[in-house]
Amino acid sequence: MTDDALDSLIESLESEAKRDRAPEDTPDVGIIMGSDSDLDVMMGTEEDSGAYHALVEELGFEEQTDYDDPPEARFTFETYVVSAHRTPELMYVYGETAEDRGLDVIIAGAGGKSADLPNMTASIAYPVPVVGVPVQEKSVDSVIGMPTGAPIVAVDAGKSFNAALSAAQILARKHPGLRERLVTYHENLKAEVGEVSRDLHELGTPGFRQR
Ligand code: RP5
Repeated sequence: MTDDALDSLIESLESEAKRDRAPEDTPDVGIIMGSDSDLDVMMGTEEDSGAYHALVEELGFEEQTDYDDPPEARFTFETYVVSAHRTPELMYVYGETAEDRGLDVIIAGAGGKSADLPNMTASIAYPVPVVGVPVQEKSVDSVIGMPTGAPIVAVDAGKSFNAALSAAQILARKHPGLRERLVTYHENLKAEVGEVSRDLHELGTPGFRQR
């Protein structure tokens, strides 16, 4: 990231914080990750579902890429790379402007043994809740190890899909339509297990394996 790009990102966040936009026009969920190498874990791939699949495919969110041109969907998210150690200024401004920019919840993921982006963002953005995603197993202690009085919500290593569901659960307390989407998602999971169980029983083990 050049200094120009970094400065313009910081300026854009600061100027958005001063705007008076309607809640429908601002992102509801902010997703930040320590590096673009975290993208597959954070947003998912064709093989492994991540936050993108949960938000877009299961819950009907759209990704907002232009603050002046919000997507049609009522619920939106934004995505950024924010490095705690290489761009601490950006991390600080991101957390500090989160509430004024209309974010209701942040999902923050980082890998490595010093995965400080989620926990530092939780402290800076407080009281906006932060759902932390340890991108690797070795990042778990760093993400969840917060002192008393400095809260973070966190999911297991790599579970950005669950982080997105948790973020939507927070939003859904105020939005019945989103609550319905979450309930429908869960009902579908239940039905799938029921169908698999029935098929296993009725086909028997060899038949089930061949189906
Ligand atoms: C990568 O460095 C990790 O996946 C982590 O998210 C990223 C950012 O670390 P810092 O730049 O904050 O040290 O190894």
